[in-house]
Amino acid sequence: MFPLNSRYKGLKNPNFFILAKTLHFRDFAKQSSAAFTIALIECERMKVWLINCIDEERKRNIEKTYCSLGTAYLASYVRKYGGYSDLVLSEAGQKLTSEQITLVKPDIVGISSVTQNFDIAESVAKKIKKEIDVPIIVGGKHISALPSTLSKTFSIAVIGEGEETFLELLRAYESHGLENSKLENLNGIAYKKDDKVRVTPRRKLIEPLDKIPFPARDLLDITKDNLHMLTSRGCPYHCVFCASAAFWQRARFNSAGYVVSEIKHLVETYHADNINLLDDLFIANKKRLMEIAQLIKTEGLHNKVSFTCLARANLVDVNIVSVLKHINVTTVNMGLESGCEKTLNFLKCGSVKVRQNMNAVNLLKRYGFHVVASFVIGVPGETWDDSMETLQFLKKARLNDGETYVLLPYPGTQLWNMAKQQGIVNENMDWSKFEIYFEDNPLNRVVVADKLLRTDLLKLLGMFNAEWERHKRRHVFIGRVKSVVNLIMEKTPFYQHN
Ligand code: B12
Ligand code: SF4
Repeated sequence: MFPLNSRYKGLKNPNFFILAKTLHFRDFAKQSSAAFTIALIECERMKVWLINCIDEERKRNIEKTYCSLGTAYLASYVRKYGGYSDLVLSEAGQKLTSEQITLVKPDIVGISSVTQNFDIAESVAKKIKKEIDVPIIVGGKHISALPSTLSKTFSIAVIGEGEETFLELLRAYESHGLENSKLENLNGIAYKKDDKVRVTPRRKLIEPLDKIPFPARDLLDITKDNLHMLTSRGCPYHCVFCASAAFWQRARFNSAGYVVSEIKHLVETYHADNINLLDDLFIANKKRLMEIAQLIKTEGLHNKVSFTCLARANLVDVNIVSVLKHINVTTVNMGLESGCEKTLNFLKCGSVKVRQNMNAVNLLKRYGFHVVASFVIGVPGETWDDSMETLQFLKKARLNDGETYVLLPYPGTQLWNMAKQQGIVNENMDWSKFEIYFEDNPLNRVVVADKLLRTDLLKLLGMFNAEWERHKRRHVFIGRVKSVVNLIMEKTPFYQHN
């Protein structure tokens, strides 16, 4: 998946040296004629390379399902408000080569990383530094939660929401460089001074959210099969394990008009027939949901595109469900987390009950949705019997699909603070221990369970996975029966209308 810009797709091309020559034309021109150089500098601003760091060696790479929109938002913002148009967006991990770095030859690099990839992000930055001497800025959920861990590998860290801070950094770099004396006046960053990390005050969140243009999907390798959107930032709830709620501080929403224009854009530009609304909690704002539904109907988009979205069991009622049905949402995902009241209470701070989880699944199924859910095991205080209650819940719930994970204490969360106090995690640890799938690294993976052994967790995962398989098989069977019935109904005149 490297790099993603169409301009740089030639990297996989055997003729890429010819392409490289063209790309380095600016350097050639600089040497050949001073006048030409000035003309080029005037029309061409610095080249910005934004990298979403991924683990290219992971067996099951969930990161490749949907590319990161975080860097695409940064790109669209600096393009609109700063006029920076020489932007390269790519993914990179362990397989990044020197050749690729010298081919892109950026003036400044930005790297985005989640916790489990942070060590890879450091090595990507080191590789780039070896080839070219340019500032490397890091941002994202991980470094924002632990700014004091900023290492020498990175020049600066952007803490929290990045668009405005990144724009200011680009402007500063272009006009006077990134010396420390200038950095202390810039909000929302961490940098090194006298070998100590300085963190400047947090920047105000961007308001209204509509100020941020649609993510620069034109710079990503996007097809109609992996289209996704975000229509909000943050969540009104504060679950103990959630890094997102901690990061965004509070919930902000794009207006219904903005959301529907973006849907329309995806339908017109990418011929979208299904869009995955990956917001933490798409249904969080009921008033906005009604407005979106109204606009989707007015625009006739419900006849062109279907949606997948995330919901929360305590918010799922007949009203919400019928609105989702009307706008052609076909799949609803929910983080149900646990079928054990005590465990659920701990994870979600008492905001939802097991009974509400089951009611939500039943209601959604009654309306014909494809219902997908996730659960966690390995929660502090959770016993074998508690996990069995969750397994029983899963057996009873008419879910179409889903997964069970072993709980992780992400930095910035309440769970992180608890795990840190117990010495399970610390700021300087090996971040690959945050492997998503426990079964891929059962000996070293971080675990916060205190009443279950690693071997118990493996056994439990096996039992959960078997149950998920049963659910999937049952739904495939039901799907087949339904299509046969439909076929018979279509072919039998008795069932035909009029
Ligand atoms: C969409 C999404 C996914 C998608 C797509 C992932 C992808 N390729 O981006 C899918 C479904 C595949 C996914 C999977 C997973 N996800 Co996810 N995901 C999200 C979600 C909902 C949105 C991400 C996003 O695009 N945000 C919007 C942009 C604007 O925010 P951003 O990326 O943080 O970028 C902003 C700033 O951080 C900053 N910034 C970021 N990078 C940089 C770089 C520079 C240079 C600068 C200047 C600024 C900057 O500026 C940006 C603009 O403001 C977030 C929660 C959330 N709402 O953010 C969780 C989240 C990122 N996911 C999370 C997790 C745990 C996972 C999974 C492990 C879940 C699982 N159990 O399988 C996997 C692992 C994925 C992986 N990368 O390895 C955690 C990460 C925690 C952490 N500390 O690392 C989050 C925060 C969810 C949570 N509730 O805790 N995820
Ligand atoms: S409801 Fe979801 S997004 Fe909101 S705090 Fe809980 S886990 Fe995070």
